[in-house]
Amino acid sequence: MYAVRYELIKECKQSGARLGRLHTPHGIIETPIFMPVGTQATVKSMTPEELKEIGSQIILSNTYHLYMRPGHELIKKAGGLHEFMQWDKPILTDSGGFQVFSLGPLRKITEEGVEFRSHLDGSRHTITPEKAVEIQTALGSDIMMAFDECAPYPADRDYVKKSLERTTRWLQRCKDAHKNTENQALFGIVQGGMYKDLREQSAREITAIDLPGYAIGGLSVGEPKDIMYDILGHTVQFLPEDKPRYLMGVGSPDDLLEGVIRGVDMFDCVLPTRIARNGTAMTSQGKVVVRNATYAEDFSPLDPECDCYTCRNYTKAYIRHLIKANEILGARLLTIHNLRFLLKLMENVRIAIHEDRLLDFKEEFFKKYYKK
Ligand code: PRF
Ligand code: ZN
Repeated sequence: MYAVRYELIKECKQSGARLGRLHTPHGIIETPIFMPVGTQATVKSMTPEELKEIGSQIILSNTYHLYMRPGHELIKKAGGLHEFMQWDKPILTDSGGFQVFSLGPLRKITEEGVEFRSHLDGSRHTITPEKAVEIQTALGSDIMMAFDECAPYPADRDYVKKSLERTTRWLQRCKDAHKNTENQALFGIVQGGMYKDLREQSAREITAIDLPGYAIGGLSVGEPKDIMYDILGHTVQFLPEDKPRYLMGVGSPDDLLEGVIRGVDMFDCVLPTRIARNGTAMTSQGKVVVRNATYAEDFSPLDPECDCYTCRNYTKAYIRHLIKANEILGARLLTIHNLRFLLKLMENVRIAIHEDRLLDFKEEFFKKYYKK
């Protein structure tokens, strides 16, 4: 009856991390998984073939951006987002809430929804829970996200409580508006800021609404890492074991490992693709700012342990030259590498869970990543 079904394969005896499979209308995803971000119906600079070659199983796209341009009606006419962008594997779409909130003074939140002005032409729009479902239905994503409010950090308790309670009401409205349940799954989003009791309240309210998956929102919004891990660990215990858990907007190597150890199955983040474009590589030996003069005559690959197209063929010196000369190939080569690095990290995480040694894996990984 659900479009998406989670299958828990095993839990790591050493860490408690989960190994699973997510069955979707466009194929099966091995979890834990990192999802590359394709905000505007493209993972910047990457073709679908290249995404597959590095092992991407699912990508994320954004309701807000596609609604503004080219419009969900146009994408529907094209046959849906999969057909439009020629990606035949699973797609998850974020609801637009988070993106609209980051417009700052251009928006106003009411019980009905969020009124805002377009970042493109200043035109006025409103996204409501019903509208977010309508847009995501037209896009045809395998997983659509509920329309939520991500409270800023810091925010006072009263505000966070009101906001999470509104997020619960918005989730019920999303569920009532969502009709295409055979082909598209709706995930609820837990909020509650950095207040443990409010996280519990939100998790209980959100999971009382029966859905095929749940996300943890409102983290990685500027709070210190120890607070994020503490709130995350506290929140996960209130989520059902038989449904996937998605930690939204999180994707540095340490956050992925700490998240998986706390029982998270899905992640997304613009970090690998964004830093790639400004000349930084994530490698097994830590971050490499290939832009730096240190690499001017370094004729070795970005990461000696990486199997990606970039590392098999090009040197740091060449990539540095491309980035400095503002050549688009530089951004492309670094994007391929950074995404492969995180996808490979998650492959290794899944193997380590299978072998009940994820804590050992984490220790070895960080020994190299933070050496010096
Ligand atoms: N809600 C939604 N999308 C998000 C977030 C959220 O809280 C975050 C927070 N890290 C990233 N993306 N809908
Ligand atoms: Zn590489």
